[in-house]
Amino acid sequence: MQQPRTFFQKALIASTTLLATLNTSAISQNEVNVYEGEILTADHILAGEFNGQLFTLDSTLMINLFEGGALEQVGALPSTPEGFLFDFNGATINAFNGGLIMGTIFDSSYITNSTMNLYIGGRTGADVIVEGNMTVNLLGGLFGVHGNLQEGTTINMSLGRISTDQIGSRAMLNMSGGVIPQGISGGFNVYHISGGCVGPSILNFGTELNLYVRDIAVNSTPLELAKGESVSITPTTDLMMVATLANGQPYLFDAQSGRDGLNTNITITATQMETCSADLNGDGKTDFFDISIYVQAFQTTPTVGEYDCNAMGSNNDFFDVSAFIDAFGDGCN
Ligand SMILES: [Ca+2]
Ligand SMILES: [Ca+2]
Repeated sequence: MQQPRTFFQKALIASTTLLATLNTSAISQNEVNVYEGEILTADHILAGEFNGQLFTLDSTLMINLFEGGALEQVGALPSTPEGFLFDFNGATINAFNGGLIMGTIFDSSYITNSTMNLYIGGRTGADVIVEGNMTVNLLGGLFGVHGNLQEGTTINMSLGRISTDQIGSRAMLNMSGGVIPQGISGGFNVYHISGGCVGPSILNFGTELNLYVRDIAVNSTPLELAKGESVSITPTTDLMMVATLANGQPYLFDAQSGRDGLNTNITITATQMETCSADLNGDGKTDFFDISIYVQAFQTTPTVGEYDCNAMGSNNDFFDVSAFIDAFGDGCN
C-alpha cells in the first residue's frame, strides 16, 4: 500500500507536465488553434481562415480547442426551417482541457463527418447532435446534456462521461471505461462493453450486446467460462446478469426488478477476458502516465474519475482512488 501511494503523490505533482505534453502533441500541417477567449465559427471554417491561420477543410485538418477556446454552434436542427447538417469533410475536432464545442438549448449544433476527441476537461455544450460518419472518442471528456449520438456514430469511451439524457438508437458503443449514467432515454444499437460504469435502461433498442467479463452469473447461475470462451445468453424478459467486467468494474443488468428493459430480439454474447484496468492510455502497461491521467480525471470539474461505479460519476471520492490504486497494483497480465 505504501509504495503505490507514494507513486500516486508524485503523479499529482507531475500531472501538469503531462497535460502540456498532450496539448502540444497534436501538431499538424493543416490545423487551426483556438485559444482563450476565441470562438471559431462556421464562416471561419468555410473560409479556411481564422485569426491569420490558413487551413483547408479536409480529412487532414485538426481543429484544436484549447483552454477557453470554443467552436461556435454549427449546423441547425432539421426540425427548424434553416435546419442542416454541418459537414466537417472528415476533419478532426480536438477539445482539450477547457475547450468547448458549443451548443445551447435554443441553438443546437448539428454535426456530421468528423472525428471528435474529447480529452479530460474538454466537452460539448448542450444540444450537440452528431450523425452519420461520426466517431466520438471520449478520452476523459464530457458529451454534454441534451446532446444526441445519432445513426452512423461510433462512440469509443475509455474515460469520461456521457451526460446527455438521450441517445439515438442506431449508434455503436465501444466502452472500456468512463460513465454512462442512469436516466438516459434511447440507447445504442450495438454494444461492446469491457469496462466502465453503465447505468440502467440503455438496452431497450439494442440489437447486439457483447460483454467482456472476468465472471458472470445469469439468473443467479454462475457461468463457468474458460479464458477466451464466448457464450450466448438468451434475452428473456426476466433476464438478470451480474458480472465483473474485463476491466474490473461491476456490471448489472436486471429485467426482473424492472431496473432494466431489453429488446427480446437482441443478441447477447459474453466473452471471458481480463484486461488491464489501470492502463488508461491503452499502451498495454501500467506506469506513471496512467496515474497522471487518472489524477487529472479525478481533479477535473465535472470529475470523470468514477472508478468503483458506486455513484455513476456524480460523487467521486476516496473509494474511486482506492479502486484505481488497487487496479494499478494488479498491473497488466
Ligand atoms: Ca499505460
Ligand atoms: Ca465512486
